[in-house]
Amino acid sequence: MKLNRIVLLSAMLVTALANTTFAQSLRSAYDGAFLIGTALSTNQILEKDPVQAALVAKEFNVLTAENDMKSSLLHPEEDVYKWEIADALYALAEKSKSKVHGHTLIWHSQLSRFFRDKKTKEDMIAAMTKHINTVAGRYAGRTFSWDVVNEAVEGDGSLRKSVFLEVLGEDYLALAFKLAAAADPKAELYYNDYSMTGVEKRNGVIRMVKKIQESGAKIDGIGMQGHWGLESPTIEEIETSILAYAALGVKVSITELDIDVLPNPRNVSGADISQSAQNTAALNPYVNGLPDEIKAAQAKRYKDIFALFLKHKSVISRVTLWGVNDGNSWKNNFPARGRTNYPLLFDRENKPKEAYYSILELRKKK
Ligand code: 9MR
Repeated sequence: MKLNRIVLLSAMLVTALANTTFAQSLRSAYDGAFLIGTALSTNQILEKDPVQAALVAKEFNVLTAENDMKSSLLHPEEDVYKWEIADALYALAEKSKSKVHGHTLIWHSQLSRFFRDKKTKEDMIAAMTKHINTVAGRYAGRTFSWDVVNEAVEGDGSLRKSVFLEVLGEDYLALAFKLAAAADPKAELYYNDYSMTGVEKRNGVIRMVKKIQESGAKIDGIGMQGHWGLESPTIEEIETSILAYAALGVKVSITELDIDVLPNPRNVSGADISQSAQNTAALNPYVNGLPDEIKAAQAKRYKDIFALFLKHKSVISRVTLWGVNDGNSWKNNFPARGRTNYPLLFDRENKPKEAYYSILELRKKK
């Protein structure tokens, strides 16, 4: 009898201890520093998997639709809007006291076909106005921030030759920000792009943002996507860019963070999805699990990066991971399809990885 009681009491103690360990979460640990976000697939927005749904609510306080708010999905035809999944995202965020970061209003990729038929300035302005008014207007007051323009600058710093640039010239950039500010005056408005540590690209982005500011349009922040590797870019390169963007008087967010651990074919960097490579055994070495030394290297990399973000927390408003667990990541299919990658903080069973604990550790009260 007595022994049973002892067994029961120790079992209760173990449970209580486990709960205390896991009561800690990224969102609570980083409270007071910056928001911690994730990107959600359609199934995750619809809470198809209860384990993942609980994990998202516990760990993250800002949610982004990985695909469902891109124009081709949300506004596929001139007069057709598909609100179901976006509405569900806002409801989910409100349920878990999280914010929504909208991704994205004006982007050349995953773009509704009708934009491509606009050949005159009037028609393109009308299409942009209707799209931004309707989408940003629908969620006005409920959107914490928007990627107003996504990926408008090339690696050499020139403006990307999108249909928007072709028809309207560079004025389309300021126009997009003015329309977004009018549709939702409360939302923070961002420019978002990948490979943001490259020197030529950075100079191009800075030139572009200055012009947007000079036009009188409101631009609140710059998003550095953060599709990075174990070694590249260096901490110094990331820091130089954070400081250079912040010097424009805007906030900086790390918007799509993941740390690729696989060999990099042809040194593909960033997220230009036109760059693809063949999947070969040499490029896909960890199908049966990640070796301990790579787990440790990734944990150290995440720790170094987050230590840098904390150093600059006065200018960093949000850090969003591009996916919940390793199994969900787009990195399993880029730049080569069908590989087994491990870029995120939770493993394929939704268990926190070493990398997760390494960044939690940074916020432990000493
Ligand atoms: O993660 C997204 C993936 O599921 C889509 O197939 C892909 C299509 O372009 O877009 C991915 O997300 C991109 C984001 O919207 C913008 N920056 C680059 C991201 C990775 O390609």
